[in-house]
Amino acid sequence: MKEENKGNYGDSDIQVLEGLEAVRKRPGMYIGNTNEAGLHHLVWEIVDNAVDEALAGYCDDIEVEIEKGNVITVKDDGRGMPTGMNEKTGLSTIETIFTVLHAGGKFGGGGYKVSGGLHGVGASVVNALSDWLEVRVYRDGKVYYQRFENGGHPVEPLKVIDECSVDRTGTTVTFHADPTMFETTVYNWDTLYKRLQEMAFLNKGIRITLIDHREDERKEIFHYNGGIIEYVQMLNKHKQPLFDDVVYVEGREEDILIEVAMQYNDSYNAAIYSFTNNIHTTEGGTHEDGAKQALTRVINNYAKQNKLLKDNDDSLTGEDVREGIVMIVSCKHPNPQFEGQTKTKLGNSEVKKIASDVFGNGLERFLMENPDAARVIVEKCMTASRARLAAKKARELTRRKGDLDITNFYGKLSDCKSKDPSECEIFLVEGDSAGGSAKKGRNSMTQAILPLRGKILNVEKARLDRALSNEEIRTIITAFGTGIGDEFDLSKLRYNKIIIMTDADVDGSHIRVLLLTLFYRFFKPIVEAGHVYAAQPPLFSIKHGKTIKYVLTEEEKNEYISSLPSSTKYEIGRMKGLGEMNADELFETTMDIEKRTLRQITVDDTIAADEIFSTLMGEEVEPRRKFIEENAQYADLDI
Ligand code: 1YM
Repeated sequence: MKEENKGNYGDSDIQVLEGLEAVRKRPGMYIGNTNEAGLHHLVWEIVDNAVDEALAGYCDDIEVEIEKGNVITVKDDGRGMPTGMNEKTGLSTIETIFTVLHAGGKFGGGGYKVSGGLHGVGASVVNALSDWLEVRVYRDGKVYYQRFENGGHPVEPLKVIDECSVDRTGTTVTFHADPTMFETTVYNWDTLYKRLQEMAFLNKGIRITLIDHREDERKEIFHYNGGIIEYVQMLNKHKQPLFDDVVYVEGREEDILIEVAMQYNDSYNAAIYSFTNNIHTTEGGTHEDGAKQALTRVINNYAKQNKLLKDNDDSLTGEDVREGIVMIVSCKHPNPQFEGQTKTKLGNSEVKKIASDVFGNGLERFLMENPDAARVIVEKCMTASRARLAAKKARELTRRKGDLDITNFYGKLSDCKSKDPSECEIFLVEGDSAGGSAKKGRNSMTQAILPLRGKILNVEKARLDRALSNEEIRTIITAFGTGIGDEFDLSKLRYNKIIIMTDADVDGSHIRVLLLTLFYRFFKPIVEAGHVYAAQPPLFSIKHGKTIKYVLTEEEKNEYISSLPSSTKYEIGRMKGLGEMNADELFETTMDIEKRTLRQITVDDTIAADEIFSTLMGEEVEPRRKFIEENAQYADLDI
């Protein structure tokens, strides 16, 4: 898509800089927010430009480096940004790209911008929010260079600083996020890892390298010639696939590209992830709907034609055919319309039929050509269908037995006094001892405490009927108030925030993973609507004078200490586990609305949790041993 020229920017620098000033005044409008997520957005914007160059067919190598001091460098081996002048702005094209809002994609020709985060605003926004940025372009045997400072002000015009071989082409952008614009300027390895790996899966053949030079050198190369086929294989790595091949279908209609990869495993859950122009559409949309519709239609037709399903049997439902499925749906669209609460739902109505036709035809062919796999799939779906009916009966029985065991329930939950869900929060606390302190320390008006004693059932390998027989799970369901399964109703949620409070050790992360898996499997809309959080008990306290500062990571500790005047005497304390803190300490460090840090759990976290969970709870012993060994030394697993 070529953006329309909204251009009312003239050729004066002043007007140009006014554009960037607008970004600095309301950064949220351009990058969502100014917390850690917003910070990482800067990287995505620059990487997106490099990925676009790769999708246009000119680049196959992208490198992202985190330098000491949290400086980011992104390199590609594409054509290099155009180095000529731009008529409209009277500036070089490069300076225009970095100083004029919405300039990306307006110059040069051909192809539409496929990547681009939700905001798709590009390099100028990154420049506006950086205290310095440098661009180097290798093109026509020359190295072009320009530096900007203090939110996008060019130090001098674009100039040639060196020569290079004519074969060497590409663009390198280096920047440092402006600390006055962000709550934090510390990048998170796992966040970069997850997103860059996802980008590499979604764009087969592109090689993306991530390097961290900050403390321990770390390097990871993401390069998947199989694209989303390899994504499905990774998601199934610790599971038992029902057949070896991954079903893969690709098709293009009216400039809209649809790719689907899928495989079944022996679990009971559906893992369906959809993307449009490399953006994770967590709320789904027409591409996902079309693919799901085709799945149900084609499997039912196949089962009936091959007499696996008799004429008087009920049809298999969508839920039946999705049990145990792992599926990636990727759509590349020249003009996507994003809808929904978080603008992550694809709305274009024409896509549904295209996705349904493309995937339906491909799946039909696969089933015909692979009768053994086809039989295994249909049998799995029929078992799911029988189990669905059994679960329905079990649920009816539970309900009749009385509202999920009310007497026992009130012994456990210390509810808050307020009945207004918008101000209420519930802490799910690991262990009785921390639970006791939390009860004493809390603000009883708005904060409810539910201590978790027993282990949460591993719902990975349990259907709804078995999950409902687990004491802890029933207590959680009753507390939330939403019901479950067919009766689930988000509007009945009794708390605006559900906060998981566990220790920052392997046990704690294990419980956190179990809870996340439970929520993801049975309360997905609660996660999608952003109600789930992880409390972040601090790791260190830094005491100087009468001030105590609590921080979450080693990095933050070092940053804080270096921000103190060098004459200041300070004392560093390592924080104890939740259970050893007294009520006041626990409240002050972890629960107090004014002082605490919460981490919102997103659906992406649950994808990661799913994998970690399979590693921890799956049948293979070796990866579990390795995981615990590797992570026992880290205080926080950060899932
Ligand atoms: C590290 C970030 O931005 N690479 C990059 C950007 C561009 C091009 C090549 C490019 C595009 C085109 C023609 C075209 C951009 N060009 C523009 C604009 N890497 C990174 N590599 N020639 C080169 O789209 O026709 C914006 S981005 F506007 F000049 F075309």
